[in-house]
Amino acid sequence: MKTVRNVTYELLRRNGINKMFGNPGSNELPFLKNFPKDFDYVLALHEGVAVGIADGYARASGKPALVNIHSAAGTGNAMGALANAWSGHSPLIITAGQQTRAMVALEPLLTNIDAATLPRPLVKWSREPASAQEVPHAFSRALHTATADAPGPVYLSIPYDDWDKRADESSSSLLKRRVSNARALPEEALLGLVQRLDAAVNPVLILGADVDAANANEAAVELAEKLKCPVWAAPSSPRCAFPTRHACFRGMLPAGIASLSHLLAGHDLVIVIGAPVFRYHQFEAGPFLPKGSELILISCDQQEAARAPVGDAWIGDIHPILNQLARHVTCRDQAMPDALPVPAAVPPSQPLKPESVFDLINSVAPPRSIFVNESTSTIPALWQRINMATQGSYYLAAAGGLGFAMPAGVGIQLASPDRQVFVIVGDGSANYSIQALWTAAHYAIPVIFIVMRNGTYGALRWFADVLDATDIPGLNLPDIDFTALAEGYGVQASRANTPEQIRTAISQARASGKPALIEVETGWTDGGEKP
Ligand code: TZD
Ligand code: CA
Repeated sequence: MKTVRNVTYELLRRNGINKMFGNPGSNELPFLKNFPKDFDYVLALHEGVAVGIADGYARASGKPALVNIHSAAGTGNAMGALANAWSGHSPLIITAGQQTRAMVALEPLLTNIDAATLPRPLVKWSREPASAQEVPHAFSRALHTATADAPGPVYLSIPYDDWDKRADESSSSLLKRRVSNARALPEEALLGLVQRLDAAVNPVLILGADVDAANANEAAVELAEKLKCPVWAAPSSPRCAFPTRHACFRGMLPAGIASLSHLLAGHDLVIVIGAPVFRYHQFEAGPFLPKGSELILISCDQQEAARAPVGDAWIGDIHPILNQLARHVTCRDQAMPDALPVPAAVPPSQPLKPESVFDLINSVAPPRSIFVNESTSTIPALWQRINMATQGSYYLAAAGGLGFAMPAGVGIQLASPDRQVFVIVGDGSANYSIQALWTAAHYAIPVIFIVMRNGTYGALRWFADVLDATDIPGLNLPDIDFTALAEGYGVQASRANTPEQIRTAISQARASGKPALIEVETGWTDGGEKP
C-alpha cells in the first residue's frame, strides 16, 4: 500500500528536495518516522533558526527548501525569520504538525488553532488539507506555488494521523508534473523598451536582489557596458547583483525618498531591475524621482510592480529579459564612466575601526567568498571596502529583521561547499539566533562568524539622531562574551583585536575546516567615541 508519507517523500525527491531543516515535536514525529535514507535532516535548536538556515540554503542554491517546525508555538517562533524569507523571495515549504483529526476540535495540547491563518500575511499560500488524501496534492501545490515567480514561502499544517493513511491512486500523477516560469518580453514590448533605452540621454541602472537570484549578473554587466551608464544597488538591497569594483558601479542608493531622488538628478531614464521601487527605510519627504526623470521597472513580482508609486513596469523573468535588453540596445559610442576610487586604508587604531576590519577581511578572503551581513551600522562601509565580484557574494536580512545572518550563513555554506562564508554580525544582532552556532558545529559547516563588538545598538544611535530622539534608553549592550557562548555551542572561538590577530584567527579557522567565531572589539565608523 502506498501511504501518504511514501507519496509525499517521492514527490519531494522528484522535485530535487533531499534535505529537511527542522525542530521536531510530537505532532511532527509521524512525518519523520522511518526517515528516508536518501534525505538529510538538519536540526536547528529554535524554529526561527530552522527557517533562517533554510532561507539561506534556498537563496544560495536557487532551489526550494523544506522546513518542518512545531505546531503553533514553533510557527510563532519562526515569524521573524519568515518576514525575511517573504521579502527575500525565498521558496520555502514550511510544514508544521497538527494534532490528530480525531481530537483537534477539542483543542488538546499543541493544537494549531486556525493553522492556515497563523503565518499570513508572510506566506504566498497556506493550508491545512481537508483530508489525509489531500496531503500529496497540497505538497505538490505548495512546491509549485513557492517556486513560481515571485518565489516565496508557503505553509502546510498536517494532522499527524494523516501520514500512515492510504494515498489516493490518482496522486501518482502529481509526481510527473513540472511548472515553469517562462516570460520573456514579447517582440513588440521588447522593441518599445529598447527604443526608450536607446532614446535616453543619460540613463541609470538600479539593480536589486532578484537579478542576483536569477543569476543574471553577467547580463546586467553587458547591458551597463553597452549603455555606458552608472549602476547602483537598490536601497536596502539584500543581495549584490553587480561587481562592486566595476567602472560603472556607484554603490548602494540611500533608503530615504528625498536623498535617493536627489542622487538620481540629471538622469532622464531610471531603469530598475529586480527590486521594489523602492525599499525605503527612514522617512524623508520629497519627490520619488527628480524632475524630468522617467522610470521603468522590470520585475518578477507582480505585487512589487503594482505597488510602485511611479513609472511603468514589465512583469517577467529577469534573466531572459536582461539578456534580451543586453542583446538589443545600441552600444553607445562614448567612454565608460570612471571607476570609483578604492577607499584609502584607515590607520589601525585601538579599538579597530570597522573600516580596518573590512579591509583586513577583504585582503584575506579567498576569491568567491560570500559575505552575510548583519552589522547594521556599517553597511555602507562594507559595500565600499569588500570587493564583491561574483554572483551570490552578499546576503542581508531582506525585511530588516535581525537574527538572519547567523542561521542564513549556515544554510548558505551548506549550499555552497566550495566557497567560504563569512558572517559579519554586530554584538546586538548576534543574540537573536545564536543557536545557529550549534548547527554549524554539529554538522561541521565551516562558516567564519565575525562578531563586531562595539558595545551598542549602533544603528539605533544613528536613527535616534535622524529622528531627533534624545535620551533613548536601552541602546547600550552589557558586555557579552561571545567566545564563551560559541564554545558552549561547540564552536572554536577567539578574540582578535589587532590586524595580525585577525589575520591569524581567519587563517586558523580556514585551516581547521570547522566553523569558528572571532570576536573583534570595534569603534565607531565616524571616528566618534564609544559610549
Ligand atoms: N529586532 C529585530 C528582530 N529586528 C530589528 N531590526 C530590530 C530589533 C531593531 N534594530 C535594528 O533595526 S538595528 C539594531 C536593532 C536592535 C541594532 C543592531 O545592533 P548591532 O549592530 O550591534 O547588531 P550595530 O553595527 O552596532 O548597529
Ligand atoms: Ca553593535
